[in-house]
Amino acid sequence: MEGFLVSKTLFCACELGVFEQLHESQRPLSVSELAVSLGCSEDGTERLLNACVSLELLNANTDPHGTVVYSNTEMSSVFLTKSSPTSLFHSIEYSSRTIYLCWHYLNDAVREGKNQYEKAFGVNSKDLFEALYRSDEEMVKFMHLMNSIWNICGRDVVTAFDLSPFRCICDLGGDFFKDELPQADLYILARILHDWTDQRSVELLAKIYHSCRPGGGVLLVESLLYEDDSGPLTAQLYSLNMLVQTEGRERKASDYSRLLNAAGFTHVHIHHTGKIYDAILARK
Ligand code: ASE
Repeated sequence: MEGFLVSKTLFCACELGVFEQLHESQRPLSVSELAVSLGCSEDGTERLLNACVSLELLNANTDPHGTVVYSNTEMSSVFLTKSSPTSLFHSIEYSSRTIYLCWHYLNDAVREGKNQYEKAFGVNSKDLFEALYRSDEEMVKFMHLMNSIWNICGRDVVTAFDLSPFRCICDLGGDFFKDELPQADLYILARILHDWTDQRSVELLAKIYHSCRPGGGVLLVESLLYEDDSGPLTAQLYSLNMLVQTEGRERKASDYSRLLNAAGFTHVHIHHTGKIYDAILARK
């Protein structure tokens, strides 16, 4: 019921720079020191910091003068500071600035069965990526989002299969429905098909099949639903997010097999990582 209060507390602390300030100061800071450096009220800062302590995002200790001082927990240092190699800062920022606003219209998305850019941002959503990239700033934020998750999930998906037979690898991005595709042995489609309908997905896969060298393949990286629709919860929630934000959905392994086969690919292998993103390899 109140999960969003927790999310907003995290968003707020990240965006105001609480974890960054504590990281840079290299010593624990008091409420008044943090309030000054963040340019925030002392009262608001104190409430925010104390909620973060209970969420185990911050440590609170009393210094020799009897002043309460705050420092990052191990988890905050690892995931919430911008400079950490495993930083999720950009994913959190995108959740706060974009996803949270779209989810305000989840009821409408479920009723209408379509994304909610028009209501949330006043942009026409006829061309999905014109809506996603509605300003240069928004495009950069989306790119950061797309990159930042691989800080924690990248290793599992690129080591799911032996990719050493593939000499030339194309990580698909750009305007791939319009542009000519480069020739490659392996095409990686990471969180691409979940943006699109079955029909558009098969269209794209067939175009890839055409450019793919014989013996080559395609590696899909997506958050897979179980075959009986019972979970995982993260994939189910992401599928709702695809409803409010895109033209696609999260799918089961059997759905991806069907789309791959329809485009000509065979030998579909599924690898469940047990984390957010799974891997599917198919061959031409
Ligand atoms: C897309 C991926 C995402 C398009 C829009 C998106 C993500 C968020 N918005 O290809 C990343 C996955 N996270 C969620 C909450 O779905």
